[in-house]
Amino acid sequence: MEQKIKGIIFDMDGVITDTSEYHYTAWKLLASKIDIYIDRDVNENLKGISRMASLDVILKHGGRENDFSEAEKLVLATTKNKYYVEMISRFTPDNLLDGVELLLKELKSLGIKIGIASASKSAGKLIELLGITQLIDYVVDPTTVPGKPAPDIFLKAAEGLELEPSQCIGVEDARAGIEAIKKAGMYSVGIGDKAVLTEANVVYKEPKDIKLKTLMF
Ligand code: B16
Ligand code: MG
Repeated sequence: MEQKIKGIIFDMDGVITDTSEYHYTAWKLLASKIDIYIDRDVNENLKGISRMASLDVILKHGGRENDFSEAEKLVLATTKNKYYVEMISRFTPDNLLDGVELLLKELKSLGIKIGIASASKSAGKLIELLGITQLIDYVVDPTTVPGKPAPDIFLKAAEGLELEPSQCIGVEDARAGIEAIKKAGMYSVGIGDKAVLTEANVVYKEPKDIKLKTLMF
């Protein structure tokens, strides 16, 4: 029987590389400057969503959602991004999560296409720094699609790979991302905590735990 799955679409932060910790640190620092305290529970809700959407979640958490103009919010988001970009600027291939390089190479050798559906405007830069440009077939520009949990970013990745959504698997570490994959009509693989990613078809603790054979149906 011919194998149905022909493409895998990966989220970036928290799946390919561990930038989620840096996003968290940068937001925590920014929030502290406007007297808002965020913890890891708040951070779970920031994963996978855009920069401005993340800021809105933080301001609401701190009860300050009506305290800033759009222009001031842009300054806050830009400041957070400055902290973040500075932190990731020294990334090298060593920052790939364990097992990712092997996984991507194995997928390539099986003729499976590889897409990236990251909400981050820094995804392209990270792909370069991590040295995986040659292994990736298509990267969605997140500025051209509505953010997760809308399915558009995964649908656009499938289109870019010239595949039907049903021929693709989506891999995500965020609740919003799993919701997006499901709405796109793809099989969803969660990376992280089963108790958090309750809607995923299957959850592995880390990318290195992914069992390709069970996914290639
Ligand atoms: P930026 P992913 C997402 O990336 C992050 O999970 C999320 O925390 C971040 O706010 C978002 O990218 C936007 O990132 O500010 O760099 O444009 O998980 O979708 O790869
Ligand atoms: Mg992510």
